[in-house]
Amino acid sequence: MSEAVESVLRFPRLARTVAAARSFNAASSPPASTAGQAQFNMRSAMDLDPRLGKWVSRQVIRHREPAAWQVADLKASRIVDVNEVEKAVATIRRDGFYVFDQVVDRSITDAIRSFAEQAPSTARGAGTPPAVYPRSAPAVGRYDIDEPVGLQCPEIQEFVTDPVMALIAQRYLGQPVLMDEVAFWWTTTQRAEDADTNAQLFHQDRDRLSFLKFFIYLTDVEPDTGPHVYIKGSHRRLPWSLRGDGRKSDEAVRAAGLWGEVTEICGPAGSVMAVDTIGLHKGKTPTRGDRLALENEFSTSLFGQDYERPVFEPTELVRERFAQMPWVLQRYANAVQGQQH
Ligand SMILES: O=C(O)CCC(=O)C(=O)O
Repeated sequence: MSEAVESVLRFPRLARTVAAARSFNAASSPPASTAGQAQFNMRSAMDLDPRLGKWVSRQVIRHREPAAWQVADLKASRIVDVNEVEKAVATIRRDGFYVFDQVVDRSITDAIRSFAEQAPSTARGAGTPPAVYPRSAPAVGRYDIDEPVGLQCPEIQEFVTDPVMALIAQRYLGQPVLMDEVAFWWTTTQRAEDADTNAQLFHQDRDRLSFLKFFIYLTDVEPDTGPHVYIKGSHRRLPWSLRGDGRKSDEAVRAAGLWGEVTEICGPAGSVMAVDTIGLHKGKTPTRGDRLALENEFSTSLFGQDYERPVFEPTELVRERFAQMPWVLQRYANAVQGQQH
């Protein structure tokens, strides 16, 4: 199909996205999934402008019940300092990301890394069953640990249910949010040619309409050990040449005159960052050593990509947080309330 026809089609796709998201959110409880065509329409409509998903979300997602805004005890967070909330929100608005001043205590990062060293992980693109990450001799560039597996670690449960992150996402997006996704993965020096598969080429995340991610490094990250890379300001403005869905080469970013905005985020284990990944970002392929990262996402709706309701044994802390912010942690309702999956 010609580029001109594709461009015109984005408008009816936008209209269909508004209608589909409205009907998804009108349901008494979130539908189990979003039709594939509706997911495609949303991704395609997002070519129009990086701010489009947030606009659609504000038009169609209305939660009038105050309970949707409730967050658990903010002072109990060992991950994010509540005093950084305002600065974080202002900086994400301006740049698209914020690196927190507070670095998480080593006892927490050591526990999560030790867990990841013995947990089953999936070698991306290899087609092999999950197995313990072969840290001394990795075979592929990325090893993913599934959410239900990660949730066996109490410190991971603590990270992904953090109330200060929920508050920052609410303030930034201007709407109630729920925690909709967890990712946990090693990146290695191997198979740099799989950069596309391993999210190591610039791209936008378009899985939901309006969302914010939080990352924590569990290994020290330097320029050669795989920093997260973000194009400052690209959450708000993108030249037409970079607006299409899919991966973008460094050359395309240079040609668009944006290389000066490319920021590599380095930091010791325990560094936490909030990133609006509707902006262009990627992981840099490590050339020395590996990187372990954990990430969670807060979004205004489960409309979009398929989501999980993982089965796991919640800690006392997660049970308390669920009681205080059931809307934010609604994906964990079955696990906490002990219902059948
Ligand atoms: O590894 C990173 O820093 C980025 C990962 C990413 O963009 C993704 O998984 O979509």
